[in-house]
Amino acid sequence: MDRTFVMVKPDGVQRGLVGEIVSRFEAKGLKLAGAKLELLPEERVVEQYREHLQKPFFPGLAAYIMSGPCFLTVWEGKGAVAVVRSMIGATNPAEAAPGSIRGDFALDIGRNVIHASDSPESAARELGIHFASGELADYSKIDEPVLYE
Ligand code: IDP
Ligand code: MG
Repeated sequence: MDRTFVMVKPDGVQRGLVGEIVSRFEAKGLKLAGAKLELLPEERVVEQYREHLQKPFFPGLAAYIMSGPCFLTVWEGKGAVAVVRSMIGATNPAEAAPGSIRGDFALDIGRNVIHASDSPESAARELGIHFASGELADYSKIDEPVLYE
């Protein structure tokens, strides 16, 4: 099964959106494989966003991500990476479709509530930055026989 890394950013945690966001992924049928609330150290923020290091918004992005605890999760399921990307919506919440998380809960590109890996390669990389293998749970869920063909 595919795995993806999803993080509720500090604005989402502060606004009490963790439960709503987790509920959406659970209702979709994805399986929670790991979760923790954590204030990220700078090294992991730099690793996470290394493709954006030279961008003008990077210092503001890093300060935002370290402004409070993030809720880090790992979700498993068929096509999980692409499914979750479509559920979070476009990077700029003003352009994110209604019904998506950013479309429903955010207004500003600099405060867009949630991160999710954009490819299976990024998912593997980001998982490795934030979770030790012992922090991920490998288990069967009772709805699997009715969720999948
Ligand atoms: P993504 O989160 O949808 O994958 P990326 O382009 O990878 O979007 O950007 C990573 C994060 O950097 C965004 O989610 C957002 O928090 C921040 N970001 C991207 N572009 C801007 C910008 O123009 N201004 C402020 N923050 C930005
Ligand atoms: Mg990205």
